[in-house]
Amino acid sequence: MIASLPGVTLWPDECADRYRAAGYWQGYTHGQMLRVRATKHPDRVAVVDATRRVTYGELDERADRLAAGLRERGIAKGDRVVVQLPNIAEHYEVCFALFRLGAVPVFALPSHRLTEIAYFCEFSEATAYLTVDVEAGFDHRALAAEVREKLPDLAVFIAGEPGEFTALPDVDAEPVALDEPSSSDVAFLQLSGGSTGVPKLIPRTHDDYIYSFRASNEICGVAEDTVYMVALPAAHNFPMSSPGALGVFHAGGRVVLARRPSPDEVFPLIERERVTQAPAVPPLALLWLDAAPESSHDLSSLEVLQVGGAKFSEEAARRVRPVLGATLQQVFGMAEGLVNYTRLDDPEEVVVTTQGRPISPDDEVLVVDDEDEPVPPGETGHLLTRGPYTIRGYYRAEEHNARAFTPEGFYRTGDVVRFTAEGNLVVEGRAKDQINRGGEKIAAEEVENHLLAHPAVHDAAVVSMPDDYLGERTCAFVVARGTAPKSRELIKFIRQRGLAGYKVPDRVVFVEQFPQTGVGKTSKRDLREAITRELVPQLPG
Ligand code: OOB
Repeated sequence: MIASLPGVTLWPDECADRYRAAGYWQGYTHGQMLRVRATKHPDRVAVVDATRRVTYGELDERADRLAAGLRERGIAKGDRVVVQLPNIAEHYEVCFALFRLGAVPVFALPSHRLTEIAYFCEFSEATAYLTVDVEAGFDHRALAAEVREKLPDLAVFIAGEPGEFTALPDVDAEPVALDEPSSSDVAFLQLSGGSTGVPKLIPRTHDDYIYSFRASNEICGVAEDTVYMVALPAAHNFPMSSPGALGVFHAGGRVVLARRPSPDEVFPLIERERVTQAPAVPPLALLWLDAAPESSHDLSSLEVLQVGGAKFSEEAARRVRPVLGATLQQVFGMAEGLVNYTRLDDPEEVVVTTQGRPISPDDEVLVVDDEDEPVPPGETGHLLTRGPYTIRGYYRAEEHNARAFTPEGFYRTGDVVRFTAEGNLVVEGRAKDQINRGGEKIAAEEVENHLLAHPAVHDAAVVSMPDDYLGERTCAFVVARGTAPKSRELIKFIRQRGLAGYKVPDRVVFVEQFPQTGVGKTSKRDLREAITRELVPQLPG
């Protein structure tokens, strides 16, 4: 299929035709989806945040006016716009404005800093950066000023006090007829968790993405009366589409935004808004599970807790129903596409011990050995997948794509899984060089490159170490050049390079040399074992 955006590989025509014929791709865009909802129920509340309640009619109108305003300021169809907003209603207004304009948002997370934001702007050749004034004590205008030093033509829009930049509310014009995008166009670029030196961007089309959340709605029971709480970063794929805020808008339900995910903010919101569903990463689910018994808030409206992004332990999974009175739904998904869910009517054993099964009858899922040969049924292997909402290539990454996809177009997920006899997936591990820190993904190589930039670092190897709360944390093994610097100094150095906080190593260990594999590569397995042995208290005798 010919992509509207250069640097993007989409599905071959015969697949695209098949997905349309099967009714997966229905030929409407996100902008059109909102219009339908707003026409039907203009006065129904679509989004609630800390300060506003926005109806479907208002969201629809604001998207039109913002799109017209952005166009007046030179943002055109096909332009990339880096969007970094916290959980405020403006996030969705901006999304729909850009979708209607046919401009392509690049979704950054609020925790990203100069290194990441400058990279997204440069790599995507963005015309604009849209962010907030201050979030979690960090001034994004200062960051924007630094980015603009490198990229003087970048337009900057700020939700809140704009400082030297343009205030988002001032971007407002009478709606105009727009040359709206086609449903087969790339709607946005999502971030990959990544396992290489630089983050990869994931192109998702209107057709494929809308299919993923429309089908998720059925599996998750999302309907007009759903009240969905987003306490995870709104731009992440999980709260965006699994079933996500977009799924909820599609159904005409209500999205409630929590600015912070802590129980003291989330529990009163559940009570006040009668929240029925919420997505959480495992550490967040644990936090809520621990706080709920002590809480005086009425959480009885909560029907479904979706947990995904990292492996949820069976012990914790078993606590969800007794403690929260809600049905647990495990979600094993990826921004590249494939999403698996346990079903709401699955037996409890399936729900607590597996990560469910794919959304679509046309999700092709293979479990293979190191030579790409299928393993016998029930055995563990690498998960490969292709289907109606799984990408065929990263944005502008030809070389990497040749490794990340098979010649037949299967995406190599890097996950190590097995199928149960009933056809559910169990995630057993990971082959990709990534740390999954409570759902936040860290590419080891990216952090290693930052460490190597320090003059006293000869070599660096970043690995995961087990952690009761986050599942994994990062440990950086370092071979020093000459006298080893203090760990503290290295950590400070990394921070000063302007890197998202979650990527900063939790621990630095200096070693004389790295253990090697048979072929002389650094053995990360040995390093992981070494740090795990050190963390697990040895039993006497
Ligand atoms: C979600 O998306 P990403 O792109 O941040 O991360 C994807 C990776 C998967 O390849 C897998 O390694 C891991 O995160 N993962 C899980 C998991 N869910 C995701 N590992 C074990 N158990 C799970 N339940 O994380 C994401 C996207 C959409 C929905 C939910 C999660």
